[in-house]
Amino acid sequence: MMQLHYYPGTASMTPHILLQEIGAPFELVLVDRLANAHKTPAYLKLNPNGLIPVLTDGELARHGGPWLLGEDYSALDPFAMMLCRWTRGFTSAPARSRPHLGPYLQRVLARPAVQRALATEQLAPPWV
Ligand SMILES: N[C@@H](CCC(=O)N[C@@H](CS)C(=O)NCC(=O)O)C(=O)O
Repeated sequence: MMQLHYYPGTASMTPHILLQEIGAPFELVLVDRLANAHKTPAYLKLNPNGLIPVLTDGELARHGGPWLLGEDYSALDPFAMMLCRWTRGFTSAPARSRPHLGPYLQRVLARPAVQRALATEQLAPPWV
């Protein structure tokens, strides 16, 4: 099951709301920001940037359909691809290495519009 590591009112609100929207099963894990829990070695293993949130994968794309919202490709898919792309330099567990995220990202990358945008911006592989 997905786990959203969150702290109330922070940047974790967006994925929290989206998870509520899609009705996917997930667990909330409170990151005690006031106690700097997002700077502990355990948390930094999840997110080397030491920022909240972290969404741990496991069941993504199992709530039905190839895209984040199900059967229909939406603006969330390139947005998710962009965010995942920013993890491509992580030495541990970049998004592409996740069991469900990896194939999902390949589906997004395979879209002609995505390929045209990447080519126009002259971005070299690895794209995610
Ligand atoms: N673009 C990032 C922004 C994350 C971010 O800036 N999180 C803030 C909380 S809103 C944070 O963890 N700041 C570090 C701190 O509070 O020490 C995302 O959306 O994941």
